[in-house]
Amino acid sequence: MKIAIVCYPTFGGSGVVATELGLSLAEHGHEIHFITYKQPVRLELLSKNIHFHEVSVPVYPLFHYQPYELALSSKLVDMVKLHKIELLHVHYAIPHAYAGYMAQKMLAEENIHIPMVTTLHGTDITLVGNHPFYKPAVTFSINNSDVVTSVSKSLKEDTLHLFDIKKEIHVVPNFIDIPKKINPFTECQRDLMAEPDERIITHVSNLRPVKRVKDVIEIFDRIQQRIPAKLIVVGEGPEREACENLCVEKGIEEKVLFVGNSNEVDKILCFTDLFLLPSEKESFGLAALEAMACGVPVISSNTGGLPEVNIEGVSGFLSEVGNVAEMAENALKILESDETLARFKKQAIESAMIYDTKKIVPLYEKLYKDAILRKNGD
Ligand code: GMT
Repeated sequence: MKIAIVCYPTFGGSGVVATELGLSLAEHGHEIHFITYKQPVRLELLSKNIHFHEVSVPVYPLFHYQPYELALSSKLVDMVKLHKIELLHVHYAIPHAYAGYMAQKMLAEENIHIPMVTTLHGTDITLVGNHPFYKPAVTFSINNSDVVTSVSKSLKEDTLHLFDIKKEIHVVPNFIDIPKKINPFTECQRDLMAEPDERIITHVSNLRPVKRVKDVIEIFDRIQQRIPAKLIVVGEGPEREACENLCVEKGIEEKVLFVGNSNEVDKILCFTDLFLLPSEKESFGLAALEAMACGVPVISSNTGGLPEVNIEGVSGFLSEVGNVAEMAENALKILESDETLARFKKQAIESAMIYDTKKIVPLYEKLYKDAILRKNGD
């Protein structure tokens, strides 16, 4: 199949999933066209089946806001015609589903009919999309997609609860290439980060308020009072400065390393003992799944789709949002002995297995084939 993938090219989870999906589909022999404003961060190598088309938005000073959706839908129309693309898969409803719908309408004028699959990722529903200013447009674009998928059961329920949805929503969970994650490095270089007796704890996110990064610091502070430990915070975002200040206030700045955005998350996870994700909302928690696939147990909140990923008492523990005391106690339970830690590490990998790429990507392929058949039969 010839498939166009529209996504955010940045470090966010939806862009990562879209990129990994495209790469996997290309390996299966499909021709993949990424269409977005920048080359996606995880799309390092362009291969035979992978193409990238940049959407440029000319800056016109009269416009207070430059019309990205317009440029995107025009680019979609041009690329579909040029490359004979058979299906659009848009990730994140805003504004991609809306732009995709407009592209479909323009193409239909020329008698080109291609289906659009929309994948809902989380904040496009629970935070941004739900805002009254966007809600009518988001509802409309979901209801007018040919196929709608959500990355967890919980997100499907939230979508049905928050919007007036007439379409079936298929749950296609996020996925991870487990064989690529298990022990890819011969040398973890743990000694660069910590002393041999210190446990290494990691948090990866875009450091937005929804991730509750201050809770990460609070949990770590309680842990380090009981056992030797270091915290690595990966990512950039608005909460970084306040969290760095909090570390200084608590006198733990020497034990916390803010490393910014990184393309080497797997290397960091290789020597990590525990992953913290105390988010306010999390439709799935791809970062937790990535950690688990690398053999890192997870302490998380129990919000959204996290209970579908992090299994209580198996891959880690879950607590109510904000219950940092319980999260710290649970973390210490896992970290208290090498034996317990080794057991949780093994169980984390086993729990991640159900989301292996090989099991999930064929679900998308089946939805694509059916959508194309249906569209041709319309
Ligand atoms: O929350 C983020 O870090 C970014 C955001 C995005 O859209 O890029 O992530 C959402 O989509 C991910 C991939 O499907 C999910 O794993 C995250 O749980 C989800 N984030 C939230 O729901 C807050």
